[in-house]
Amino acid sequence: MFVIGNWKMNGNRELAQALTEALREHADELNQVQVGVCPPAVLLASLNEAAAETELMIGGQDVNEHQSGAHTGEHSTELLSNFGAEFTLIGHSERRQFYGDSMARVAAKVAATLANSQLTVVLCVGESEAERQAEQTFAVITEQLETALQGQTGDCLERLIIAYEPVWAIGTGLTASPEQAQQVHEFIRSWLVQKFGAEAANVALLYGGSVKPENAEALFAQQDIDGGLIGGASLQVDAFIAIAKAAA
Ligand code: G2H
Repeated sequence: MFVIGNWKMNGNRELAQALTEALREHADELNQVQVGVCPPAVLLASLNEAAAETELMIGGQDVNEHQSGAHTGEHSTELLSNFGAEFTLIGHSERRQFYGDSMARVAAKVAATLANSQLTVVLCVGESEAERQAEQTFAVITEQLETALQGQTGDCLERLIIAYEPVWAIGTGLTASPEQAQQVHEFIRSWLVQKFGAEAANVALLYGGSVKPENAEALFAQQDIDGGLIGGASLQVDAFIAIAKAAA
């Protein structure tokens, strides 16, 4: 099971220290869980340093599709790797909605990350409230997966994680019910198997969207939910540790 925190544009060096101290303290209870955190890029080095002697995996929140050059404000796969990242989110709905990450751009980022680095891709997909109400959930997820993974072969599977994050459940306090989440996860797993073959059944599928200590256990108990991507609750050390324990 994976529990990955997405600090978004929050956090600081003190949070990096507090979290890593708590991870050392609870290491024995969390040895079955792969815990990761995506801090803002400027905190990657601090978190990497604080994470010494822990199993914490560090990731980027986004990555640029170019390897280097005149791209002010952006970060390449090499920069992320250089500061200790082992994975990166790609296609988070906030990037898609507010920062111009079209389906084509998400696909370019996925392709560049898989081709030019050793980073694992955590590809985020999810439908909006209007799309769910229009019963377009599966069509939207299919289009997002198809576009983002266009041209990929089974070689990508070892470095691929999918995060299902229904946009209507992100930061809203609304969570998909365990059954609603399971239904989409099952759909994603069978889509992957159909595209890449039986081996794709092992790709980890994370749920994200207002995961909290109170709902984590029921979500993680679902057959096709292999962990969570945690936003707001990852900023409180106790809550994040409680969610990680729910995955143990
Ligand atoms: C979804 C999630 C983490 P939150 O964006 O990526 O955030 O848990 O705050 O809904």
